[in-house]
Amino acid sequence: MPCAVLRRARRRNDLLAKAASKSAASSKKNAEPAVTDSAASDDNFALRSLQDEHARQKRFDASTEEFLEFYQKMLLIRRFEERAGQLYGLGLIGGFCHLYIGQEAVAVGIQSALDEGKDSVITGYRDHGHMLAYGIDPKIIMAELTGRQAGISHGKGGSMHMFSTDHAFYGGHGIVGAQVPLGAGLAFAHKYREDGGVCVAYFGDGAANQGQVYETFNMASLWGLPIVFVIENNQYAMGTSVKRSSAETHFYRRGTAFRIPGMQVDGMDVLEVRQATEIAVKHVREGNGPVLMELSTYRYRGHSMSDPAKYRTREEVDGVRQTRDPIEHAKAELIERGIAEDKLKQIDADIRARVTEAADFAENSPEPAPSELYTDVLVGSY
Ligand SMILES: Cc1ncc(C[n+]2csc(CCOP(=O)(O)OP(=O)(O)O)c2C)c(N)n1
Ligand SMILES: [Mg+2]
Repeated sequence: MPCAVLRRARRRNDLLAKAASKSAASSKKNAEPAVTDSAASDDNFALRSLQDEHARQKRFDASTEEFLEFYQKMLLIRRFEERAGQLYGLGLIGGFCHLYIGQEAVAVGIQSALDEGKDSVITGYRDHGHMLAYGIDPKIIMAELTGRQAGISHGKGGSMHMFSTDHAFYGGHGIVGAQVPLGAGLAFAHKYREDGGVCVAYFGDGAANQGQVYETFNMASLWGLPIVFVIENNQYAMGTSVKRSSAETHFYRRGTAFRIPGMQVDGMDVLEVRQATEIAVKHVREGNGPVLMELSTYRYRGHSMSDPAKYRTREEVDGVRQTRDPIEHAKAELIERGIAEDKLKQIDADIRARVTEAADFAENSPEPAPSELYTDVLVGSY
């Protein structure tokens, strides 16, 4: 059956290629600068249409209750990640561990605009925050980080390799950029099954310079796949700043050559993220093909726990914390809306208690038995 779909797609590609070469030949014959100019401005109009729509209403009009929910989710991620950092320092977490501190508004804002159970998600190795945003139990995430049997991958995946097919969360990938073509596969499945779902594929500014990303853009656009590509631009790929590595640092423009509309979004403002995602997801769900969103954000910690972060100054990090912190901003706005500071303190205390419970659960859980060494390594039957 998938072959039939591929055959149809190939036939469509052939027709498109014929049409493209015909129109290229005729536009060469009639080459007139005015025609080229107007075609270019027309393209720009279409590619910018979602950004323009977003500019008309930047922020989601959240009720105070909804806003409080976003705040609590972001705070849960922050406190969970702080504790994960401590457990790493104590030697309870081994291997790689990439914290999401600073980027919380991205996962929370996007998740809030998705249809749970219908839409799928895939990301890289900086994945704990995403899993918490999707409502996955902090206890089993912490158990995975500490290599325990109760972990979501039975303690054998660790920080970078967590999945929850129940939540349509497809990882957790350690190979930079690998999740992008896999995301297109998930989107293809949505389209093939006609289940109305959309895939959100997250990747970083560093991953955005990989060739496989552009091959995926081409196919996703050509086949009109229901996918939102999300570039989490946290300004660095390990120790390399975007300015040192990227010829085009406006990542939302990277889909232009593939006719994928781009959106530039403040990834430190959860309400802006939510609003932009609604626009993007609606466009994709209506069958218009992919959208590319660039979320401007920042990570406060090093790339991973082993990074002393000598490539940037303390002032730079403190400056972002003081002026753009997504949680502090939300807190100030909630207070403005009349939420008592005592209530916010209580929320923080409750979240800290939840995280402590998760850490205690993990520490007191057994490691996998040696007999588990070879289970879940290969799929047994196809
Ligand atoms: C194919 C591949 N190349 C290199 C690496 C090593 N590596 C791990 S993370 C990383 C930087 C990626 O940066 P970015 O995409 O911006 O994501 P961020 O870590 O900022 O979330 C690199 C080069 C890898 N894991 N996989
Ligand atoms: Mg990055």
